[in-house]
Amino acid sequence: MEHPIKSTVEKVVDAVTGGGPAEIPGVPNSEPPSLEEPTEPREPLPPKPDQSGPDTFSPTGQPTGVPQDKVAQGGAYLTTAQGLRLPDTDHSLKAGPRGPVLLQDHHLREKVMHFDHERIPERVVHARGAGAHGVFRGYGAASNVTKAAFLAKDVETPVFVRFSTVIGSRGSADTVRDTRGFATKFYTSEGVFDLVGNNCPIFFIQDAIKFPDVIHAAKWHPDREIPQAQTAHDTFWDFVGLHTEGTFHTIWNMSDRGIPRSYRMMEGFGVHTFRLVNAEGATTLVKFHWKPKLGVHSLVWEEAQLLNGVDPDFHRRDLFDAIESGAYPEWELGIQVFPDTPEQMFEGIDLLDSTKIVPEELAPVQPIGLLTLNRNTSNFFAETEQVAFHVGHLVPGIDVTDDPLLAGRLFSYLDTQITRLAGPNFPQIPINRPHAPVNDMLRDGFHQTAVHRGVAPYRPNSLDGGCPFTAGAAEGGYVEVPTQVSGRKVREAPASYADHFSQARLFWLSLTPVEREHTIAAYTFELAKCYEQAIKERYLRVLANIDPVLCEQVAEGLGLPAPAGSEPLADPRPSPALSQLGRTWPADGRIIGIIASDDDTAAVGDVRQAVFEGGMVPLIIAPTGGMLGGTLPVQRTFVTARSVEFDALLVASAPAPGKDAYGARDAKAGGGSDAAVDPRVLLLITEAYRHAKPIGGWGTASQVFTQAGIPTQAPGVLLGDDGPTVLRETLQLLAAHRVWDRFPAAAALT
Ligand code: HDE
Repeated sequence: MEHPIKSTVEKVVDAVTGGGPAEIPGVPNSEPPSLEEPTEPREPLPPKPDQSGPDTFSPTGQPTGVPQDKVAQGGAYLTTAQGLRLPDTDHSLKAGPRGPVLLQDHHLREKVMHFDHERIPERVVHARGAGAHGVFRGYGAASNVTKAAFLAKDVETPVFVRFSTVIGSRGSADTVRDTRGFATKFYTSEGVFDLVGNNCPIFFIQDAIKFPDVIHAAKWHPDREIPQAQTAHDTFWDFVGLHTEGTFHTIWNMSDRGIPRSYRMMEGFGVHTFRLVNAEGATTLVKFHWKPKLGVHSLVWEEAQLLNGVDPDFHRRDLFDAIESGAYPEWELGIQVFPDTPEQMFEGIDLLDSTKIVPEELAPVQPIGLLTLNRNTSNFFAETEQVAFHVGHLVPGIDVTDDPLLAGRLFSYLDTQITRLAGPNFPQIPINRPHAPVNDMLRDGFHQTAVHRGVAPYRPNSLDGGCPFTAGAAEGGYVEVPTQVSGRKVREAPASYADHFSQARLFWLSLTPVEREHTIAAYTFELAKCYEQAIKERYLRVLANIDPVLCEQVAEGLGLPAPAGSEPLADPRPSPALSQLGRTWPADGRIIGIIASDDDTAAVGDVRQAVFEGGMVPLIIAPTGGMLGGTLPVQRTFVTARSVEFDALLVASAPAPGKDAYGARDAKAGGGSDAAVDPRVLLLITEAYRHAKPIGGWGTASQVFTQAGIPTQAPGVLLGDDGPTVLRETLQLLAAHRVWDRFPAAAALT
């Protein structure tokens, strides 16, 4: 399939000349506000062009035909929830100006009552997330293995996707080290299909009965509810050191995969093996994969840590801004295909064990469709918070397997909504409504919004003319695959589930040296944050069963001896597909910071426009806010800018220290500087250099590098005669995401 995103460098090459006026994403509403409070009554503002609510379907899946903006609030005047117009919402009804307040104030009571109940329980896991609408187009490539209508060639299906972290609370920071959720709701013509996956192909546990254990261990300590949103504490390492089936998932999270640069740059995985059924009834086992068009990229750990404070919404903002600026994120859906044999094994790998992958080199991922996220939410609560996914939301052609982890999920996802969304009618919430006609016999309950007709919500009946009728496979009915089931009733796992280390080792061996460095550093960081020595020592024994070098390096950082492994080391063939490095990708939606002052306006204007044309976001960083040279809006000042926000930094000229460049006003300036360059700019450049980002400049920029102590010959330091040339070279480097040469690995790892 041809890549739909034109190469960024190509776009920039012919950009400097043209293009309309571009906007920095993030504008709060569809019209700029007036300075004075508006007083002329008018209808609510229309949504911004990038935003939309859920499609307008009835609770029973019928298209209502009502335009989306007409289902939001309407009318120019403030009303009660009953539509009664109100003259005042600033003062309670009182007996005289000094009170007391009267109990008959129905407006006060309604307003405060509703406010008191605005929050709902957050998700017990995956509480922190961000969502977007989009479309999925089937390639038809899966039609030989599944009859699912939405996978047929050129069928377009609306989707809603929610990305999330697992451990943290709803208000926690985005860039913590954690697994990310990647849940997709397909509103297909045959009913809703949910693919509730993660950005990780394996899971911590093999059996759902261990889910409360692993989550209790990973979340905060129950006595003082710390730490928030991270595994760098005793209870987590206590559990994974004793329950070693999570070894592969743990090393995955300790690698750079645990700190994605963006939701747009993550793979997604269905994790479990699913069973597909084609039109002839033949079955195939598959694993689902999402492959991002932008490649898989990560933060470096220090960046992630700084971001948690500087911009805790970094991933949310990145997703919304990219969609708003038209850099629509895309993923190909792919499947690994395995024969449906009675053993459900492939090349010796147990397909029902969700702690194992099948390396892509053994079973290539075959693309079967394209997902494009192209619309932002218009109300976070109504859409992202209330969306309810369920692995049991299936369509004909897709069935489940006997993976014991999946079985527990099939129970859990319905059950949890009863508490979270307060009752059994959550499928009727607008974001959850199917786009296929619903004719169930489920009635009443809290928050029933469908107005059902008829007198016979039971079967068989004759009073409602026999309706609803059951549908066989020929009428699109969902018929479970009649698989053979037999066995003794036991609480046991198959023998193959006892292998906890071979694939963790496979992963380790598949990483490049710099990726191994980061993995060692992450283990060392997390274990060093544990209090108990026994927990550290116990986990070193696990590491020894993955790889002796890994174990030694972490042990050294912890100041402990490296133990020997307790099991013979496996000798797996590495899977290069597991590494994130070694290719190039489009740089769409990346953030380019441009450090400038008034004198640079003309050159900066050209570069800024070229960055826009390349599908990226240019942020001008200047000594103070306002308009650079009276024409270019300044988005960041030396006070507000921090390097972690940018993928690359360009310097138009060396800025002299600003008037506010002293510690009492801005601690980043330290004790001030006698140097010719503002110390905050030196900090920006030093950090970006340290994080292996492309940095470049023209004009007097070389002074900045020299004063920051950065060798101008170092890899990824680009000095040129003019902005467009430097920008072109910067983008070439960004195609590999980072200047990896700045991260040489230790000899032991090369
Ligand atoms: Fe989940 N999981 N999970 N999970 N999970 C939930 O459902 C659960 C598992 C995943 O954006 C909950 O609606 C059990 C694997 C995602 O709304 C809950 C087990 C995978 C999301 C639940 C698992 C996932 C959830 C919490 C062990 C990857 C967020 C709120 C058997 C394949 C979906 C909710 C969203 C959410 C239970 C294991 C992914 C409690 C019992 C494996 C992406 O039902």
